[in-house]
Order: sequence, then structure tokens, then C-alpha cells
Amino acid sequence: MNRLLIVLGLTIFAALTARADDGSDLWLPPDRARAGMETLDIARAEVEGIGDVEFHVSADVLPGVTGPDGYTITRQNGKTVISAVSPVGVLYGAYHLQRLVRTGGVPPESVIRESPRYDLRLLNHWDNLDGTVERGYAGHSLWQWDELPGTLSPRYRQYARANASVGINGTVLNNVNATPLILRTDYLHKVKALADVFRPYGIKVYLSVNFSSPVLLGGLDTSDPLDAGVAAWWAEKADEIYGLIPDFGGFLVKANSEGQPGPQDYGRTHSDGANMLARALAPHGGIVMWRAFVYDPDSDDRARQAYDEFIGLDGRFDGNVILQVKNGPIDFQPREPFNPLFGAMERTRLMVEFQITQEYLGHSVQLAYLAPLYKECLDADTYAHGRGSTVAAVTDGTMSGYRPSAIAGVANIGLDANWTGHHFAQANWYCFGRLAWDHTLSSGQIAEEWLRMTFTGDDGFVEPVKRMMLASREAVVDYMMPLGLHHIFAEGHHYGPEPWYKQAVRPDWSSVYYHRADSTGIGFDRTSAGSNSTGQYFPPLREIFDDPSLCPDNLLLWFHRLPWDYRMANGDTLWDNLCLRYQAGVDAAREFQKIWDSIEGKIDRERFLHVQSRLRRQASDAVWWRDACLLYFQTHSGMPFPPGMERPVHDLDELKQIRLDLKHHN
Ligand code: GCV
Repeated sequence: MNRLLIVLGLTIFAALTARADDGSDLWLPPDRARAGMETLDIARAEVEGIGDVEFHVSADVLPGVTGPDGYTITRQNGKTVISAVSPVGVLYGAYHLQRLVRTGGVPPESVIRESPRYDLRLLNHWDNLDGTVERGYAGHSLWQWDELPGTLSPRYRQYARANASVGINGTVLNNVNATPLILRTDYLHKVKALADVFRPYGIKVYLSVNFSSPVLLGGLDTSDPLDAGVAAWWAEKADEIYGLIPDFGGFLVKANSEGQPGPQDYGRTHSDGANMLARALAPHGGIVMWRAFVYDPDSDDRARQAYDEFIGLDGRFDGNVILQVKNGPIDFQPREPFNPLFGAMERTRLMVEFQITQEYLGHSVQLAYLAPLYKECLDADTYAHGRGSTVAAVTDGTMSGYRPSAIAGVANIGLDANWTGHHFAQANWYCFGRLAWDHTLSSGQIAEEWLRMTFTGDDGFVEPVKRMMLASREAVVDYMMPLGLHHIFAEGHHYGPEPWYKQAVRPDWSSVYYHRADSTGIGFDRTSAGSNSTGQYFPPLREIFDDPSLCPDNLLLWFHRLPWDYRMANGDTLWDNLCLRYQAGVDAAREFQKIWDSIEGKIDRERFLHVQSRLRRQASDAVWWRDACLLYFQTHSGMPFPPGMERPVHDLDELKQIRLDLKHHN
């Protein structure tokens, strides 16, 4: 009897003290707003309990604040006053105040002035209408197309709230590999229902469109962009959309890439296609985001292709077309140099596309905090207009004056209770939004904000875990593909290693195409003596990248093919360096486990255990990566492993047999 009482007592105590947390609240406090509220009422609900807060909405531009989304926060007569030119500006101010209070700050006496660096801060969902998500690792799509427009999942508003809290103001709902069905009238009514939920949170909807829609949906016999009937079909479709959704944002288009149709099917150019769509949207104020992610079967270097295709079209795009360019020239690798199109197309609006979903960085199994990757690209100097022409400066409108400026991230969100699969993948959604608002924030500051709001303000938790987050992306680079190696993933799913992979449908989808290892050396010669992709960069970068002694170590094998015994700046051979970098990655992954174990008890058990088990898998997969890559490369180098490297624990032939069960990953 006594024992029963004790057990009962302990159970109640445990339930009261350690609230189980499935991560569904993200970084946000309990939601006090309700469906159907207007923007200012939502803002009011968000600052409830934060003392005396007043809102001022005035059409006059506030000093030091630009654009409709900016705001000021001031202290006046003991009150906190949020002022903005629009209700949504006030909402952003309310989230700022909420963040300050929840991260331990108090509303300061000095004035806060905020304006976003990018006008359009967008998520791209690669969500299919059948509920699957391309490269999604957090369950099925949020959008319940079968139930819409009649039934509205409560998650739609939670999604809008989370986005607004970090300043995201637009969302492309469907996959760039787009079905024409999304433009059918019944689907447009579903899209309208979502737009209505998102609007009070300042979020506009956009759609990915299939370039062949006039044929596939409209029954026309061509989708040629220069055909008058085709242009009329799109104009009519645009009228229909805007009739339902007056603030519809526009179209995103993947054309003539990976099997998608496009203007080249009719002998037309990308600008012909983009401008035709842009003209359909222009009367309504919509934009076209035209992707630069293309291939050229006749080119011998995948990294050159977007630049070669688009550079000649500079100046040929209409004013409401923005070219959407992936951060690097290949495809969201753990590390790439920035795409040379940035800065090079002076008479074209350009936006950066990042990937938030971790297609090439361990899916939702591995912890990789991506703010350092985003900032590495945004802070990179293109030298397009001399020193200081960073990717951020040439895309955010400060150098070109082009408006609206825009930035996009491929979403990592799904139906999983914690939205993103891995609890720490939430930080990548969060940091994308924060950097889109202000790319001058540091990765550390953003990580710290996120940790304090998502887990606890206990410094004994925040400091070590922040360190782990900041080291995590580099660790992934080290144990997957250090020194500028890239795209040596297993076929298709892009989770594990397969450096020996050569039978791809296209050569530039294989691994051997990229690392080119043989007995004489390793790496891709992209110098002026090779494919000359270095020549696509402005001086002095092209000279720096061209010379192995000047090229940063972390891009060495991206730009150079070098012998295994090449002497690196530290005096070691390339082979030894490569081995030790892989080892450093493994060591870091193991260190993450120790850091995480050290904070046990500081947060709820549910999330603690979840992350702990994922870190265990990450460390073991890091060993898999190291062994697979080094044992395989050793068959070419013929060199012994250096003393500082742990010996492999796997056998190469065994590793070659691994076929992952993709159900765990998609
Ligand atoms: C949406 C990569 C991905 C594809 C993706 C493509 C793209 O190749 O593996 O899944 O397709 O990029 O960005 O269009």
C-alpha cells in the first residue's frame, strides 16, 4: 500500500515538474490569438502580459524606417510604443518585443528601429498535391488538399504565426516540379482558403506553375510563350487568381530543368518564357521568380551551367521578373562557393535560394545548424563593384536599387508534431527568417535567441548547446566532404556516402564525376587550365581560386585537381589532411553527444531523449562516412592512414552493400 502511494506520488510529481514537450510550440509562447482576428488584434494578443504597450499606425514614414514592414519601439511615459506605417509592421514590432522579453531583455530606454533587408522573405514548399514532400523529412505535407477549402486545420494559423514571428512574409505552397492541377479552379479555391488564413499575419501566397499548363490544363495545342493564345490563356488565369486572391504574390517557375517543360521546348529563351508570364501578372502587381537551376548536356562542368545559360540574357527580363539562383553553382552541397551569377547580372533582379530542408546535410537525422552556411554565402564578396559587393549587398537592393528585393528558403516543414523532424531543425527555419530580415545578425546571436525561447534561459544549457550548434555545419562538412569535395552522396536519397557511384542516368549525377579520384590525384580542375569556372568570378577572386596556394583550403578540391602527395600550407600531404579532416568531423560528432549528455535534466525529458538518440545515430553515421570515403579513396591513393586518424571500423565491401530503407528518410 505504502509503495503504491509512493509510486503514485512520484508519478504526479514527475508529471507536474517535467512537462512532456513534443516541440509543437516551436519557439513561441502559448497562442492567445484566435482564428479570424485582424492583424492588430493578433499583435495585441502577442504582447498580452508584457506591461503597457501602445500601437501607432500612421501612413507617415517613420524616421529611420523604410518599407511597409518596418517599425520603431520606443518608451514614452512609462509605456512601450510600437509604431509602424502598416498593421503588419506593428505585428513585427510585437514579435520583436515578445522576443526581447522572452530572451531575458527588457524593453530598452533607447529607440529600436527596424526595417527588413529584403522586401520579400519567402519559404518555398516542395509539397506535392498527393501529400508527399520532395526532399521532406518531417512527415507529410501540411496542406490537406482533400479537406480544403471547407476544413481549415488549426496548424495553418500556427504556421502563419511562426513565420510572422521571424518576419517571413510569403510562401510558395507547392513543389517547383509542379503539376498543372494547382491552377485548376477547384484548387485555386483551396489556395484562396489558405491565403485568407495567412493574410492577417502578413503572409502572401505564391504558386509554382508548370510551363505546359496551357496544353495540359487548358487544352491548347501549344505552350509556346510567343503564341498569342498562350499569353491570353495565362492572362485569363491570372485574372481568375486575382479575382479570388487580390494580394496573390506571383509565380515560381522551374523551366527546362530535370524534365520540367519550358520555353526552350519551343526554341524560345528563358527570358521569353519569364516575360510572357510576367506580363500576365503585371496588371495585378504580381511577380515571376524564374529559377536559374538548369543543366546543359553539352557542357563538361556542371558548375558552369547556370552562369553560361543566363549571363547572355542579362537585361532582357521584365521589371517584375526575379531570377532565383541557388546559393552555390551546383546543388545545396554542404559547402559550395557562391554562385558566380551573383554580381554578374547587373541588369537583372536576382534573389538567393537557400535550402532549409537538409537534403545534403543529414536530413532530419543529423544536427546541422545552417545559419553559418547562409551567412557564408551572404557575406561572400563578389567584387562585382569592388570590395564590399557581398552577395547580400548585390541582392538586397542596396547596390542595385532594385525593388522588391527577395530571398527564398526551401522549407523543412511537415506534419510531424515538432514540424521539422529533428528538434534542432526548427532552428534552421528560425534562422532563415531572421537572416532574411537582417543578414547582419550573427549566427551565435540567432542560435542563442532560439535556444532561450525554445528550451530554457539557463546559461548552463544555452552556452554549451550554442557552441554545439555553431560547430555543427562544419562538422558535417568534415565527415562528409571536406576540402571542397562535393556531391559524393549515395544515389537518389542523398543521405549516405557513395563515392564509388558511377552508373548514374546523367554523368553529373554520379560521384566519380565530381571527385575524379584516381591513382594520380583527386579533385575537379575548374581553373583556367581546366573547365575555367574560376573565370566566371570577378578579379581578384578568379586569381585566388585559380591558384592552389591562394585558394582557401575549404574549396581546394572544388577548384583543383591535385596529387595525393601535394603539400598543403601546413606542410602535410593532401592525403593526410583529407584523412585528418574526416577524423575531425567524427570527433566533433562524438563531442556533440557529450555536450548533450551534460545538459541532461535542464530541459524536458522527451526532447532530451529524442535529440540524444539522433546524435547517437549522427556519430555512427559520421564513422560510416569517414570509413566509406577514406577506404575508397585509399584504393586510389595507395597511401597509409596517418597516425592521428582512428582506424576504420567498417569493411569497404560491406559498406558498398548498404542500401538505405528510404522510408525512414522521406
Ligand atoms: C525539386 C535537386 C533536388 C531535387 C529538386 C531540385 C530542384 O536536384 O534533388 O529534388 O527538385 O534540386 O531544386 O529543382
